[in-house]
This record gives sequence, structure tokens and C-alpha cells, in this order.
Amino acid sequence: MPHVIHVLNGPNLNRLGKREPEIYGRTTLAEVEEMCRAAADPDMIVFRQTNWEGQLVDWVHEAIDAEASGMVINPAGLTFRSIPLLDSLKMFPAPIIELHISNIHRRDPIYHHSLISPVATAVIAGLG
Ligand code: DHK
Repeated sequence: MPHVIHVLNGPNLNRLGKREPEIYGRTTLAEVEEMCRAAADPDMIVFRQTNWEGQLVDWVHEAIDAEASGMVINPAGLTFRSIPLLDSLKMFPAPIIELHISNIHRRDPIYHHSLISPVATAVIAGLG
């Protein structure tokens, strides 16, 4: 069975490129998707973005059912609030990379405590 990585993006990341460029840079989400596909075999990536919590939970379930080989997830603002997302990720059996474009630990304290990190294999923050 081919290895497939699910790359999931949370709320407001569809505005990348225009959104607070001093924090998130000018790269658009479409360009990020291209970079992911260029880094892997194009059909090895499932790339999604939503502004809805339930949709993100549904996509985690989809990754579980698809027996995905791994997940890269930027939960964005849901990182700090979503127990439903945390509960869904607890059921995902393969490696999970929690990703933040910005260094959340250098920002406003509301961005300091991730509910997701306890179930993440690793966390990347601040590398753009
Ligand atoms: C993106 C967001 O939307 C914020 O809510 C997070 C994260 C940081 C990021 O750096 O990718 O705090």
C-alpha cells in the first residue's frame, strides 16, 4: 500500500500570503501545497484546509480510515482550544507532526499552551 501523508490546515490559513505577513510571511497556502507535493511523490500527499473545527475532526477520521502513514497538522487557533480535535488525534495510530508557521512560544500567552502537543510525535514552530 503506498505511503500517504495527510497535511491538514486549520482556520484562517487560507489567508496565508495576505494575513499578518510580518508573522506568517507572504507565501500562499497554494504555494505551500506545491512545496509539499514537490518534496514528496505528488500522489503521496492529501492536502486540506478548513475554517471549521468539525471538518478538521472529520479529516482526521478520514486519515485514520485511509490508514495514512503520517500526518502534518497546523491546527492554527484550534491548537489552544479544541478538545474534539485532540480526542480525534488520539485515535490516529501513525506519526503526527504538529506544525506552527510562527514561534507560538514567542507570541501572546494565549498561543503558549497547545492541547495538541501531548499527542504529537514532534512539534515544529517558527520555521515559516
Ligand atoms: C497559526 C494560527 O492561526 C494561530 O492561531 C496560531 C499558527 C499560530 C501558526 O503559526 O501557524 O497561533
